[in-house]
Amino acid sequence: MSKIKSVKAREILASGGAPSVEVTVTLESGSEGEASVSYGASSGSREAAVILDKNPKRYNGRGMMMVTDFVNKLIGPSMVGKEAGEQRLRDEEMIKMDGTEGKTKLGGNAILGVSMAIARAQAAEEKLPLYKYLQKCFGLEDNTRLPKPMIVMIEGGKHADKTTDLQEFCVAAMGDKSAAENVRMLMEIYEALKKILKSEGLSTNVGNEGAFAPNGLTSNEKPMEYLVEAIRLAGYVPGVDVGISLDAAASEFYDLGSKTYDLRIEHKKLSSNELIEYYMNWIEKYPFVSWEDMLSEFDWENWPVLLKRMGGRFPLIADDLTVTNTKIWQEAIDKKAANAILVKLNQAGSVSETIDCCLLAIKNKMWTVPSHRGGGETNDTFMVDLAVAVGSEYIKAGPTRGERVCKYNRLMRIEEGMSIE
Ligand code: 2PG
Ligand code: MG
Repeated sequence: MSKIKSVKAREILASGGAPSVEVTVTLESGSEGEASVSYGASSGSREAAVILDKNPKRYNGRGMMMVTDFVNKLIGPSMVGKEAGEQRLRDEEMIKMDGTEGKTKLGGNAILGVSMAIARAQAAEEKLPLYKYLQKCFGLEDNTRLPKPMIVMIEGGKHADKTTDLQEFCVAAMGDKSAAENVRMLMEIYEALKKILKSEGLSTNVGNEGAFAPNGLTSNEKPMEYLVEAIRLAGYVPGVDVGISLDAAASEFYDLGSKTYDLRIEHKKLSSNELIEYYMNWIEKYPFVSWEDMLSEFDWENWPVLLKRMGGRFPLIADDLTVTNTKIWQEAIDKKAANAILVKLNQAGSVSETIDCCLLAIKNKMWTVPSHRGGGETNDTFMVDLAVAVGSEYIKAGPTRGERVCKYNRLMRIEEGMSIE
């Protein structure tokens, strides 16, 4: 056991070119842990708060000096002298110190940064890889099954300009290849997709998450045709080696007033039932692995309708709907609104709360899919260790740019470590 000696936060840059928070925790023994916090572009309304300075003179209001001050002057000093190995207690203390439901006083970005850095410091103290430490700390089963990659290949919605209405078209590895083989296979598909898009005269510029963001598409279905073609062109079998995962991020094209979904590129405004039927036209045509946020987080009553229509063919993942919040996730399970959950540490705002959400999924034998963020991602790879620790089915991240590929590199390093041990 070792006590916390110091907690230091600073502003760093996240992938969108605006700041985020990085925290370093040093223990009395000299062990150290560092962590940085990501945030979303198409965030759910009930996520833990990301507190910004709102000072227009710095980073157009997107500075995080206020939050780093909270860590350096309030949270940090209250942690000093306490055991880093008592993760739950430390998280509970910070949650209590904030005292609000959505961490609106101190910020999820402050609390999570400290929470993750404490976990890393203790893992270093115990000379354990982070995933092993998390398993030990939270009494998780020691499994050797690694999560498979789900890689965003084409992105639209809020993550790119003038592209598809749906936010993400991903390829997801299937079967039981190694992590390194899965990564190679999906990246070969990315290259094949590039060739296909080019031959169609479409741009291969990338969006927020490093996936292609072709302009000028007039159908939300077209990307799926390209993906199937790319899987084949790369020499793999759709539905056997690789499947397709969608994240519609439908809250972004839902109009609360008229209760309709605006498919801008197709000039269609659809009711919830019409949108469900629109999706159902795709279900037999493409080798789906999962669907995510196909309906808005403000359209709860129709999630069970969709899940029922899907007939258990593959999971329906909740993201904006459940925002890595155990209470809301329980509600979604009870209402049969979704049967898998996307997991984002910063939606929850602490390590313990994120793990609790995963535990609930495990209890219900449902998938967890830890994910990167579209707005401001950092080079932190905590989500990968989390995925390994809880035995997630997939991890979701973009295919290019350092803050995305570091997730897959971490996964491959973990795999290498496992084979050595
Ligand atoms: C999502 C994520 C990540 P954002 O919706 O799943 O791809 O996007 O971080 O912008 O919410
Ligand atoms: Mg999502």
